[in-house]
Amino acid sequence: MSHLRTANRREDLRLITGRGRYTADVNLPGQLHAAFLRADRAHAQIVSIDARPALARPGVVAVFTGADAVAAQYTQFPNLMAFTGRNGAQILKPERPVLATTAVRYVGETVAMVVAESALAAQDALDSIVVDYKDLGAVATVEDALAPGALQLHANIPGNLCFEWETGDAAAVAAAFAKAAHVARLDVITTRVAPSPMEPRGSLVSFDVASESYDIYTPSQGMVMLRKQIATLTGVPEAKLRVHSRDVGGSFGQRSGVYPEQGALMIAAKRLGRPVKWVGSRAEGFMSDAHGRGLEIAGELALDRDGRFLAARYEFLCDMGAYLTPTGSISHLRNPATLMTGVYEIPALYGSFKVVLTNTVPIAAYRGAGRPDIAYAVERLVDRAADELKIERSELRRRNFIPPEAFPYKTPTVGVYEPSDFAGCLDQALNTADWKGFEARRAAAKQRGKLRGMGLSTIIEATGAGVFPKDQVAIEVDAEGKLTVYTVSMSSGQGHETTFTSVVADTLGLPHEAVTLRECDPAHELVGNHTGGSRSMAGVGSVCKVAADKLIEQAKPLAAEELELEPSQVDYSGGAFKSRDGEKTISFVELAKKLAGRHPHPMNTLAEATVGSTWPNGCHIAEVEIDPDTGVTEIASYVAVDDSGTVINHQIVEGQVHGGVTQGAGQMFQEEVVYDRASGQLLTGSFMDYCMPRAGLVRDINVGDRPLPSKLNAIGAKGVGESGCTASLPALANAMTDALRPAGVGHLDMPYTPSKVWHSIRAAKSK
Ligand code: MCN
Repeated sequence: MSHLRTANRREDLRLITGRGRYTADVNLPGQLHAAFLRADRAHAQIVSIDARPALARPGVVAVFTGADAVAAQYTQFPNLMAFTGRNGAQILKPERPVLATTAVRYVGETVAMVVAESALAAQDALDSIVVDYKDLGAVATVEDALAPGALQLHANIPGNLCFEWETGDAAAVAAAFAKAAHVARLDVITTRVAPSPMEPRGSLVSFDVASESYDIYTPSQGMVMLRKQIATLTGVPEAKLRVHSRDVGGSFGQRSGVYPEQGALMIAAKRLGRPVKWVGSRAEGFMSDAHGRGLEIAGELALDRDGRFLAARYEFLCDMGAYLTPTGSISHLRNPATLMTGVYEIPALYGSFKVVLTNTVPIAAYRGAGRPDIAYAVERLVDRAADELKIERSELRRRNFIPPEAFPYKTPTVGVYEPSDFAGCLDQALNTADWKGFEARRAAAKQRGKLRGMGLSTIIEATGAGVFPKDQVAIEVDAEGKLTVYTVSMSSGQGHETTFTSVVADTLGLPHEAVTLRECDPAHELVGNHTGGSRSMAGVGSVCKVAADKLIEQAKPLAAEELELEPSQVDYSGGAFKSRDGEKTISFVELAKKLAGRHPHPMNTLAEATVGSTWPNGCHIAEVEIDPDTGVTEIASYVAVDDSGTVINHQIVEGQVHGGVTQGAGQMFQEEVVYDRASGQLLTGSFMDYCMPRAGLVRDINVGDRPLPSKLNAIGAKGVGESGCTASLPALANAMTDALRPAGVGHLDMPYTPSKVWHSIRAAKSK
């Protein structure tokens, strides 16, 4: 695909000049408005609900409660867990009515829904609903939830433990540890974060009595996946559900699953015979949008005398919140298990996992979905081993990289890595970051009274293999020879409009403007995967190439007729069909125009392919400088070298890395969802308490491509959407550890807030 031309992002002008069409922009005639009463406490029995005072408020049309959810049987959420646990056990699934029935289990849970003539009237009436609660006491951490005699959230989930799983070879690992010359140990936490996309959640639902079908306007990561989940939750057949998403303002994994509000709005729209709309507030977002991460990982690495890795074992505690989301449990298990070996040849691996329920917001996949967590555990452990054995950090990594001749590399757990050049990425990053010159910069910083540190990470990811068996792409040709490409993936900022259309246009030798992308058009039934796991380019994007190639082959006989040639005598290049001798020619546009009278247009094409995981990898290097007097850290430089396979659009890839690294830096330095341990009350319920990264946090990121084209799809692409997150957590933490070491500060958990850093330096000094 080296012929591809890098295009500027086509969607930006529309999106940044207010011409996007988000869910809140959609209105339907006669629509009503909904507002949700949410639990103000973490765990309580609902003794009674009196909705009558709210019904008497002006403009209120109806109030729905848990009884309506039970009557509709909207009580069991889908869960994508694909394997059995210890002793063949299935994951224990809690009931989750779309409106709470007998109990609430996290602050923010939907208790009742008011539907009114205006959004304000609905909002106003919420305070008039009288709920009599009996407080039950809360467990806000996995430790408290697992403690003997802990309060139990769900009757069918003893000890709040809904799944236990292990992978790898425990005996081989134990044997390797027994003969190890050195064992490095480190327990880490990847903190719970609030994804906080720009567009709040919201949905507009209408019900058509005649066809008994629903139109659901909602931000999503792809309509096919969401429709399937809504069907599972509600029992409404998929054929009766049309999911509409036009522009989506960020998703980060948070929109990968169905939410209670969507089900509740369906109940209301059907009952009331009018469309019902809800647009969530930012405050609702903090307390009810799925959170991300929330993993505790205890790691151990066994090494021989020469610093070669012999074995590694990890214990994972996965906080799932009060209920299971569709994606949370599977992504917290499968992704770390797949990548437990990192980029290293480690003969024996073992991991054990506990999936735990707490009185907190449910957790879902969040940018990286388990991959940043395991990369963080592995890469911090490798740095610890290097420190303890006094082996230079890049050298210890290089000594243990999976060598080029070992590919395709079958890991001791579940992955098969495609060829990668870990040493090449490392060298490029070390050179760009001037790794060797660091000690001089550290010394200069010391002169200025600052603590300077440098850290690196060498990581690999598995992009999403997909939930559906294949990805289909349709191309339709109009009477002017313009093309519309249909897919069921869904960009929420990733720039598919630019990249997918460029793949089609460049394959056909047409101007980019001649091709338009339409994702998630309910009128176009296609099989395919949602956007997630950084799989869209390698998956759907590669099928765009397959489709464009197929279109050419399909059109050759049609061109041959026009040119009065045998089809075998027709070639295609530069946007035109030509005879072998070059004497006769008809352009793509001319042919399309000539055939425009036939319906459907004979050049329309449907293509498909099954695309599994690709294996993006890279090396990131961060340099930080801490002011010990204030605890404030400055990221002095950041270098990212990524193998994203064939880069279709460098500008977009660079933007993805910037976004991912900034998200990682946000988590590393300031973002953290905090619950009061005793009461389970949410303490970070607004941007006043939950500190999103600002532009100044990561000022300059040097992004270098190091593409090794994938052989697993038609365009050679690997994913890139999550690489920045996955690599930045360990690179930044390793840099912070390196900076703090001379001050006598050892391991700290994220986030490295100024207060935590300052107190740690003071504590170390006073020892
Ligand atoms: N791309 C490319 N060349 C490659 C690989 C990718 O030009 N070799 C381009 C793609 O065409 C696409 C972008 O880079 O425009 C990201 O592609 P890909 O890695 O396939 O990821 P997805 O499109 O599947 O996006 C999902 C990924 C995930 S899982 C999360 S979470 C995430 C992310 O993307 N959420 C985002 N990036 C985000 N960016 C924005 N702005 N908003 C989000 O919510």
